[in-house]
Amino acid sequence: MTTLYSEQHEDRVDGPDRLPPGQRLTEQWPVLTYGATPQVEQGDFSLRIWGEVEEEVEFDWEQFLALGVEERTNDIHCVTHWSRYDNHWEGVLMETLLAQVQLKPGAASVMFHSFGGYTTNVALEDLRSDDHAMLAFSHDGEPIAPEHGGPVRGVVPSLYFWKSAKWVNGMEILPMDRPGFWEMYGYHLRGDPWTEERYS
Ligand SMILES: Nc1nc2c(c(=O)[nH]1)N[C@H]1C(S)=C(S)[C@@H](COP(=O)(O)O)O[C@H]1N2
Ligand SMILES: [Mo]
Repeated sequence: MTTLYSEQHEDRVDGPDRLPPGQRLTEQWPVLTYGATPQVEQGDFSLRIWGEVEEEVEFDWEQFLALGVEERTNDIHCVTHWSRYDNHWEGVLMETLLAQVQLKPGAASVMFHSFGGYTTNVALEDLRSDDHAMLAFSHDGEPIAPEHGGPVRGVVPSLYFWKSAKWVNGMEILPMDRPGFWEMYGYHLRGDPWTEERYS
C-alpha cells in the first residue's frame, strides 16, 4: 500500500503531464536577474501601454489595481532547467490590461519593458491563450520581493520564465515579434517549455 501510494504521489508530482521535458523540480525559488535589482516603490510604479494602439494609456498603482485583481496558481519553468510548482499569484490579467486599449489591426506582439531596461517579447496569441497570464503584485500571499520583480512583474506561465519580466513598467504593442533582451542573445523568440524552445 505504502509503495503504491508513493508511486502515485511521484507520478502526480513529477509526471510528464506536469513537468516539461528536461526540467527538474525545486522547492526553492532561485533569483535570476541580469544586472542589479532596481529599487521600485509602489509610488514609482506606472504602467504604460503604447505602440499599435488607437490611444496609449498609463496607470499609476491605484489605477492599476482598480482594473480588477484576480488570483491564479500555476507552475513556472526556467530555461536553466528548474521548475517550481504551485505558485499562487495575485494581479491583473493580461486580458484585462489588453482590454484597456483599442489595438490597431496589425497588432501582433507585446514587448514587455522593465525598470532597469530589461525587455522580452510575447506574441499576442500566446498571451491571449494563456488565461493565467498577468501582471502580478503578490506571490504566495506576500508582496513580490524586490529581487523577484516587485512591485509588479509579468507572469506568463505557459512559456519559459524569462518571458515573465520583473519590474514591469510598459507593454509596447508591436506589429510583429521583435527579439527582447535574452532573445537577442540567442534565446528562442517564443519559448514554449513543452517543445523545449530554449534557444534559436
Ligand atoms: N527585468 C528582468 N526580468 C527578468 C529577468 C531579468 O534579468 N530582468 N530575468 C528573467 C529570467 S531569465 C528568469 S528565469 C526569471 C527569474 O525570475 P525570479 O528571479 O523571480 O526567479 O525572470 C525573468 N525576468
Ligand atoms: Mo531564466
